Amino acid sequence: MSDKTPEKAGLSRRSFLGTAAITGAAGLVAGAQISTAHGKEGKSGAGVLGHVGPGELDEYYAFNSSGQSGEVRVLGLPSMRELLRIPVFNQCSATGWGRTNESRKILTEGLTPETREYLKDKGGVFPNGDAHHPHLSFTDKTYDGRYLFINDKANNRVARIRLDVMKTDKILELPNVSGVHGLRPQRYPRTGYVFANGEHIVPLPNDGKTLTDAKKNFFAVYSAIDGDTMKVAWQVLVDGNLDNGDADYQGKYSFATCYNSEKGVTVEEMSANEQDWVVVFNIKRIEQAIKSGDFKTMGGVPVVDGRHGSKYTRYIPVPNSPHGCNAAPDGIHLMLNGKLSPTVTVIDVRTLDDLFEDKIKPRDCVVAEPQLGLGPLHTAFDGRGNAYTTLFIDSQMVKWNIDKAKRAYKGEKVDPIIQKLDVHYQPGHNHSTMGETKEADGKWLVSLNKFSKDRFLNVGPLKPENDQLIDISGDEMKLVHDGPSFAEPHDMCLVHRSKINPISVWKRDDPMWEDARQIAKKDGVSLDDAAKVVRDGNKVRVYMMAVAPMFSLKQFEVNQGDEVTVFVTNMEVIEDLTHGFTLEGHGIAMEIGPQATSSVTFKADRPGIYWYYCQWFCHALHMEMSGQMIVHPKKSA
Ligand code: CUK
Ligand code: CUA
Repeated sequence: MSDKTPEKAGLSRRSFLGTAAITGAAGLVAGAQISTAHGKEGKSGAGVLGHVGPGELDEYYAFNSSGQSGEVRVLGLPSMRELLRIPVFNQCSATGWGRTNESRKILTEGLTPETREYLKDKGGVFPNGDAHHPHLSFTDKTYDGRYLFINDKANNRVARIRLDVMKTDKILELPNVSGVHGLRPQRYPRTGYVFANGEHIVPLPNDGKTLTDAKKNFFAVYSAIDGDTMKVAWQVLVDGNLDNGDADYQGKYSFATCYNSEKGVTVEEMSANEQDWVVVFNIKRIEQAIKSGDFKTMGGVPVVDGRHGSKYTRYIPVPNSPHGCNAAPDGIHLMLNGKLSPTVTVIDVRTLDDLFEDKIKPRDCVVAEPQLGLGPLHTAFDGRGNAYTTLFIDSQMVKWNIDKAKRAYKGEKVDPIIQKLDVHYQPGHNHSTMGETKEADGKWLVSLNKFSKDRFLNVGPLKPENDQLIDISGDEMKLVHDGPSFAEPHDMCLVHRSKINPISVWKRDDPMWEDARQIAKKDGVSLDDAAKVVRDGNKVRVYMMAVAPMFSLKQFEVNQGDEVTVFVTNMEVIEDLTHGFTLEGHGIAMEIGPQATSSVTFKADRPGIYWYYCQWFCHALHMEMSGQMIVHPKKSA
């Protein structure tokens, strides 16, 4: 790099690798402050490459996590146009996610009994989530278009999104874990398992009876969830903690990096060791353990002991505090990104059978360990033997050749680094088109940068992130687009559009509103043909249809104190004709897609007239699409 600032030059590799962990932490901050020095290079091709004209369709879907926003965002690539937001762990004002009965069922049914009890007087659902890792379901090592899975680090959950309708349909809270972070689906033969890492170490059970001695008493737990049922299949207790993870291409092993082998609770303690490790999980052996009963039941799920000495795991040493864990599309190489070490450690998964048979030592599995730059966090692939690693501290993307790195590791004088490209600034994840499948096509790479600073109009102290689009189809990486995004996309999946086939109009028999269907049936009402108010003691069920520009009920009457449930069915059969139901003064709004039913339950506490209206612009008379709820005041005793 020619434009190295003095500050950056001063940030020596030593200070990062040194045992003075606090220096490393200070370095991370310093790195964040200096990188505005990068100029405007890499702009060649902007406005031409990656341009998708009006009316043209993108070639790829990007499924973008949103960190602490708790949702999933769908973009088109290469245009980087945002197409949809899918509420998951958050609450959504537009669609009523978190408020409708359908969404509340999904948000509550997978909670542990303890959490349900805790939330009882707090609205019943968590208001937030921290979504990091979106990954699609696989069949035979490539995307099958069924589901997208995503973790919630804040409240220990894993969600599943149906890609036919792009709606969340299951959310599971994992017992025994704290901070569900790394998440990856099984690639082969299919998903199958969804693997999820518990990042923070906690006492088991975490009930207040044990509060001290982290080294002895606190644990991290690895989970395998059945992606079809969204139930925990098994868990594994490990040494250290668990950060990011991946699965192999053979269906035999899965992996998780550990940055806290020390089991420390402070930065200094966590970064003390020169080496941490990657844990390798032997799926067949763990399945046998479950069958033969070699587990303990904790929090209602089977937990296998995978600590050092166990036959279910192996621990391969990796330099200081590895972060990202990425299996290459060649099906052979696994990349462990050094973070506090300037290296990426490459493991050949074909050596793992011997490792589990104790024929070789853990470090014998390492086939390359190139020095790439400061702060390697995540690696993506082009399917042509090259890897692309984000360098957080250096604010760069480094392209390197896997084979050359292996030859250099054997002592040959060869430089694996092909190119370094400045990104703006401080990249975390990166992702290439189809790059985590056997169909990696090496066309585009997105660098998900944590800082944007001077790249956009100043919007005050809270700046956007910057997801930069890079053309990797040629010999050289070319930066072609700056993509500002709100807090805080960690990761994305770039999926060829041929893999995803969403419907445009709901099917009336969709399971999403099965409860509503059953309730209506008991009331002798068909949701498809409804304009009816059913009173059942102080419970009132209101059934109506929405057809532009009208609700089938212009008015309904209830008494103060009634528990009211409103069911709205959108009878439109054409695509893109969504209606809404907003009840003013009651905090109620919901989306009703074409041929869908949505319902909401509330207490009619306020006497008076309250208008409901359609909040989705649907017709020239959209403003007139409204009605009134009349609430009769309680008769005084
Ligand atoms: S972690 Cu965010 S940059 Cu949660 Cu995938 Cu590495
Ligand atoms: Cu229906 Cu606006």
